[in-house]
Amino acid sequence: MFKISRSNVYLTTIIITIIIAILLIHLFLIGSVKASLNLTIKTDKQSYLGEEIVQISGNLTINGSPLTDSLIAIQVNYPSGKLFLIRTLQIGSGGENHELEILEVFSCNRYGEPKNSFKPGETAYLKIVWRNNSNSSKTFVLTYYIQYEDGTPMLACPSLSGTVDPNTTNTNMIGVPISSNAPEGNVVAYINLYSKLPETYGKPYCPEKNATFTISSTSSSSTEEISNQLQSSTDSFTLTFKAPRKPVGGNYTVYATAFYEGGLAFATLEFELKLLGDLNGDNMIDAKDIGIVCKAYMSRPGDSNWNPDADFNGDQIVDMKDVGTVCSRYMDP
Ligand SMILES: [Ca+2]
Ligand SMILES: [Ca+2]
Repeated sequence: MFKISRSNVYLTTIIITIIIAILLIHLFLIGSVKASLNLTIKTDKQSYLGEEIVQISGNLTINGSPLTDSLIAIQVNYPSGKLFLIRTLQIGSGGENHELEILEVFSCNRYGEPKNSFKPGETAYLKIVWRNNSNSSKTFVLTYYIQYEDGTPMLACPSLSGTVDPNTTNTNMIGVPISSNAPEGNVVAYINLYSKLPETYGKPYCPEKNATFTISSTSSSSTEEISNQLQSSTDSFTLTFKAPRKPVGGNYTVYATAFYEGGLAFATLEFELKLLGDLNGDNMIDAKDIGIVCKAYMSRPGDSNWNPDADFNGDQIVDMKDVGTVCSRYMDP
């Protein structure tokens, strides 16, 4: 008859403990593999002047392989932390079964009737029809971002946030103030839904939708299709926009998020926009800046009054051309 000895029990306990430990390590490893969603972003330059094209590009991988079907939220903040730009980029079809979805967006008057031309100083309205497709309530933030047809950001705003009931279709009208000195032309309004803003690790719910309208002091409108300035291939994405002619100078922060099968990836970086001609860094071009150029007038490298920042065209001399650069921007409203 087989007798279980004390030492056998001891051995069995050790073996079982080792097996459980191996299983736990294995589960832990599977868990980490699942979570290895990696999002990288970069800009093509660290610093840009007004009217330069800013390019933000990146890629999204899972376990080192490119994700071919996904959404990436890109938020850019002013140096002050205020929202400057917000878009959702799409790789492939952007995935399926979106919990929240934007069904329709169009520009309209305050009564919700379609309208596609607005005068500077007026308020344009956007009518947005969207849906919670899921069986549970969801927190959301609805954002708009308006861009001029040359690619320059006009206005961005997290216009609406809260919790939305399950399986409901919602219609909202949001007012977009158009400043009285807004340049005339076509603009595109990009509408997006996130769980929270990307800066607080919010995820994009669905592909973005856009509406085009015209800013014109006459009542004419010409809403041609504007190129999207968004590119994505199967393994990378690129977002470009044009720095404003006279940007708010300083460091802008980019926040990017992507969500895939329960995992959230986050990336952030900074780039600088410089106001050409602003030598004392007060975000204005005025007599003080002209004074700084004049102090360095006719200086070359090595001279006691040499100021490389005042040599805007980089020809190693501060002369009338550099004075002209500041003066032309001083006059320009
Ligand atoms: Ca200045
Ligand atoms: Ca010069």
